[in-house]
Amino acid sequence: MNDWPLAELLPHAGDMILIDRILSFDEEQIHTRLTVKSDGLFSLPDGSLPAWVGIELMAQSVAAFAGCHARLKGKPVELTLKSVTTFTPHNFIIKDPGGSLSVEQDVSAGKIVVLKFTPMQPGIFPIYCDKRLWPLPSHRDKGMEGKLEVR
Ligand SMILES: [Cu+2]
Repeated sequence: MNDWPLAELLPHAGDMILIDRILSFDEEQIHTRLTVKSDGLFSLPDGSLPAWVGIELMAQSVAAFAGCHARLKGKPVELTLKSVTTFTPHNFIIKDPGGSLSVEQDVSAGKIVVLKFTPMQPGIFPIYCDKRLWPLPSHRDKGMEGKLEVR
């Protein structure tokens, strides 16, 4: 469950927001909740909800699913990089071949650097250090590599 206001996730406002809450969501599904009330906008005199409103509930859930994923994109990331070497310089590189993310930060020996960036696309991006002491292999070639997963 999250506390994101539905009005920020849906292209609806006020009473036209029919779902009450997002219980959960992930890459493939969303689980929403509605408590049927007798005084609801589309409630029948007996307090029930007509079946056709179910289509709108599904549509609003789909819109909320898109809204949740849109909200996750563009969230800033802050990393603190700490070099524990006394001589060897390193760097921190993230490059998306598609161009959505490009980060390159030098981290001098013994220094701490706070790095901020905002991934805009989901994906798995390689993280590495490309420093080298010629003619030795690069740090990446020696295993200084990882992955950043943006969901
Ligand atoms: Cu390095």
